[in-house]
Amino acid sequence: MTIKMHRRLLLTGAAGGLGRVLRERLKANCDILRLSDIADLGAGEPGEELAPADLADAGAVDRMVAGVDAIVHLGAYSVEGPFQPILQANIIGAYHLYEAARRHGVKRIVFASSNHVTGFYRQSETIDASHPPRPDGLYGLSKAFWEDLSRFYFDRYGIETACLRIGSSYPEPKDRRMLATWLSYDDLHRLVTACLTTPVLGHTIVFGMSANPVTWWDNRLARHVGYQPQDSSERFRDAVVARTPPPDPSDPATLYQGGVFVRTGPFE
Ligand code: 15L
Repeated sequence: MTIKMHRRLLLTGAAGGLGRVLRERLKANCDILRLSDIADLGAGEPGEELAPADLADAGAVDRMVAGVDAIVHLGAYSVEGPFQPILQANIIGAYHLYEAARRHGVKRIVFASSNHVTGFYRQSETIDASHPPRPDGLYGLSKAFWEDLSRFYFDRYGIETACLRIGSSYPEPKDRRMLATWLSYDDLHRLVTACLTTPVLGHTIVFGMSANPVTWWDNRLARHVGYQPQDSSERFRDAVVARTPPPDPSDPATLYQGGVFVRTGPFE
């Protein structure tokens, strides 16, 4: 059962892969789900309102945020790529979002960070939220900036943020790496709901993973959130191993947690 805590909840990036997943599920968390994206959102359904916005446009972001109780922020350039679009959506866009939240008194944000903030740790290491960032590219770097930005807005203005370092959220793990990084859609919703409803969130970094038996991440510093994953990648293991080649130990993508992101680019 989902606890309906919010009158008006904003979901950004609502036209994207995970946005579409949460668009359906988050209606249970609020009276009105406000949806935003730069891409087409289709027609609004009952219980929804549409607020399209380019994150690089401060005025549009301000209008998108006005009047909401909390924000689930997925809107971003979401893979490794050239610097300019990452700068506009993920860095300038992050600043616009937090400034709008400050002006409009929004006190809680759940933000889709990424495992690529720490992608240059080795797959043989286990890390928790106290380990320093080791971004594996411009995308991971922009999410690390975002995590710092949100910490500043918590320390200075008391805006609580959960930074979800999402692993790989798909219907099922696509490769051997994702046996460690997989986050089911239902667990994604459980995680977002826990972050929206926990009485005291503060500024928290949570690794977004299901209860996978092999993992590189330890969520002990986020226990107060109360996230309890109920799915596991294990039931996919045999099929994934059967259809994918054995790992090549000389490939950086099999050495480091970030996988292929560690050898993507440069773009100039
Ligand atoms: C991410 O941050 C990406 O948005 C997603 O497309 C996946 O590639 C995921 O990380 C991953 O690491 O599997």
